[in-house]
Amino acid sequence: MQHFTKHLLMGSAVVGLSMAASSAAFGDDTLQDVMKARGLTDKDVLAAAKTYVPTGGRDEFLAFSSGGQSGQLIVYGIPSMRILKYIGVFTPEPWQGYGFDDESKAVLAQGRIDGKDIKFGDTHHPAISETNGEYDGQYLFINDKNNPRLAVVDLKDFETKQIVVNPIMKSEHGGAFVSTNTEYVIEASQYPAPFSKKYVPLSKFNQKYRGAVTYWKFNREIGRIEPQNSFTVELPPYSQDLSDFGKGISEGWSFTNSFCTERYIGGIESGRPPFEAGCSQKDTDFLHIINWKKAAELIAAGKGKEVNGMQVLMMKTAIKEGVLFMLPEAKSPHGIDVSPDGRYLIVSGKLDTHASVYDFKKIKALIDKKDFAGKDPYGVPILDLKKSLHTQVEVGLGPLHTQYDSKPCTVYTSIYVDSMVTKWDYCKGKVLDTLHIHYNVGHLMTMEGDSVKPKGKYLVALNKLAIDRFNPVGPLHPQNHQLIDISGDKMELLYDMPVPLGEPHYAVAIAADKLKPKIRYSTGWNSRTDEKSEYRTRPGREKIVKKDGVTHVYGTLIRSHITPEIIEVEQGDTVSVHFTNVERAQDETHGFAINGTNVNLSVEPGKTVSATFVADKAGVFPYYCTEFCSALHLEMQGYLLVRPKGMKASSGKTSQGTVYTEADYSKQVATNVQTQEVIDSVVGYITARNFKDFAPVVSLVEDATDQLNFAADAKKKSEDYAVAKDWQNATLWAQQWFQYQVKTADIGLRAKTYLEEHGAKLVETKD
Ligand code: RUQ
Ligand code: CUA
Repeated sequence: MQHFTKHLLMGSAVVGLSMAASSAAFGDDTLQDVMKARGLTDKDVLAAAKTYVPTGGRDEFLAFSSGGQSGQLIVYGIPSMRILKYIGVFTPEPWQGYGFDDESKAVLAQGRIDGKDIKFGDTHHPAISETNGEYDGQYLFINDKNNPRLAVVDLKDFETKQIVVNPIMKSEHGGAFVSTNTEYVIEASQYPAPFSKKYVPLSKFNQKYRGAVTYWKFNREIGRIEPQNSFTVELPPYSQDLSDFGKGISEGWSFTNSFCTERYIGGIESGRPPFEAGCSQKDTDFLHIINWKKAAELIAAGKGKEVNGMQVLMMKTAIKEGVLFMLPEAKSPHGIDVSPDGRYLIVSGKLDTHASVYDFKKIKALIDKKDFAGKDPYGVPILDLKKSLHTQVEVGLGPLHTQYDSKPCTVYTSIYVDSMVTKWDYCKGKVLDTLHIHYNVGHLMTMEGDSVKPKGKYLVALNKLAIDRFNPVGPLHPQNHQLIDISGDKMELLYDMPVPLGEPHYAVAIAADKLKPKIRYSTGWNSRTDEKSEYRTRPGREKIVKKDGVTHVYGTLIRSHITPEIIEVEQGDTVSVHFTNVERAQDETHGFAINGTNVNLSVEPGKTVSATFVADKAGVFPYYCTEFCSALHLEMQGYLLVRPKGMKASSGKTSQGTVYTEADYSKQVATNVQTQEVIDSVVGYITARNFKDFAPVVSLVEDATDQLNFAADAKKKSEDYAVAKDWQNATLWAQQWFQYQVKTADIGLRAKTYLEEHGAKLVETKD
């Protein structure tokens, strides 16, 4: 072991030295030399300093970006823009075993549409759960535009827990946005369609096609959406777009944009003008204003109608009960963003140069007085545009989305056609600054910008085109997220970040210290249902049992072995493997993959996951751990043997390898005794200090204790074999005992280093 420890210590010293040597020339450079050599300006260096996070450092905010057509989420830090994670949501993500283990397959199966597996998701708008209008860091929701679905991600482990399918929509866009205490998550349809699954000709568009907005009820206690307590409000066949919930003075209301209120139905192939012309004939479209609190009460009072299992408040009732109103808005509007205090609604028309600021106080007064300017073709009352406006500001050509700053009255609007961001004051109605963006900016994101307390500091522009910003990688370019410093009066561009995973429509950012993800699961955990797995297994209890025609393998994973190491079944058997990672250390994930079977598991510490498959081919299928988890990771292996049908299991002896003698045994024991001395000294170092004050060290110590217990177990076995003079098995078990010691020492040294680096103090001993 001395030799092992020395090796370990030398290893790091050698690495350090060689790095220093190879970079000596560069290391002698001054900042000026580097700036000159790389052609950097003072401004570049300042931007670099503002975004650089030194090794081991942390970002101040975490952004959750839609992964666009990948159906996933991208998590990155701000200001460093370092990607930290992809989260599989609507599509499989092999590294995380998402869509490969039975538990996560069950989540993806919730997203089937009419029994069909949907293999992508057009993810658009993530939303973080809120408490009293502030981001609370507990849950995240994201929608799928193409297949109207909504997913729930738990931020305790950054895993997708649930997918719900909207039973009456055929597409959607205006989701996910949450109410101030996350009672509901909103989802608005995009392209009108019949609620039924039946064929309805386009000639019946006005009568039979409909828009809708669904309020999905979220149960925070269980962290799941409750479809049975959710409801929908029926809307005219306009193309509803983005939505937002009211707050403060507009609490209880929600707002949904629309375009193509012309109800144009296309037909370019038969000589009719295309959608783009037909859908932009009128100068205004409609903002839908919905009293969702009242709608929820009406549903509770039985005023809804069940359509495909969903409670729907039909338009007629909504109009009669004063739930639904329309407000004209500039041509082809896109974003609707409610101010942090809930008083102002900012809407921009894509085909206009103005952003309109509506005053909810005025809107509410008009509604209360029933002061309407008219009715739409379905009888929905229309409010007067002028009487509802606070101000209109010329912000640039093609304004899309608006985000709020921590500074009062300050907002940023993305200007798509002009490729810029306009900073303006929505109280006074004047432009403050503009900044050019590369290129065609879509959404914007300020820190906690959708909450009642935006944090300011940074703005990210989510650009639709990257054109010439990065090294070319073929005709499909990455997207570009540009980080902008908004702390001063002038916006300053800091960083370009290529995003190579679908078009990320929107992103949300939260103060990193609000997130409290766990570092491991409690042992035997089914992370998708959030409960102890019925298949959890403890070390020493591994077994293979056949039940109801299925061969169940109850196994464990720990550095560096998979138990069992041999699984033998008969061709045609259904096999269900269940593995529990019994590690307690941080970041000791094991993988489990079997050749040719599509079995690919990611088993994080504490997790239990399963994979069920039919062993349809006879043969030999090696399996192994796919994560480089320890020095003997490559030995973390085993065999699945599938006997041809009807063949008897062979009982022949396997090859023995080296033949050991008593001398071999004694030599191994001598090494182990020395190793134990080293371990004892490390343990002495740790326990003499206030290690309990350091949570990471406490978990390392727990883990080391586990390993030592395994070592004791192996030691006992080797000694028993030695008594029986079975030197073969005695030596092999002495070697296994040593393996556990090595792991203990490895963990112990990690703990010791941590204590040294964090200034642990000696504690007084009582005696
Ligand atoms: S969208 S670029 Cu949110 Cu789908 Cu506006
Ligand atoms: Cu476990 Cu490699």
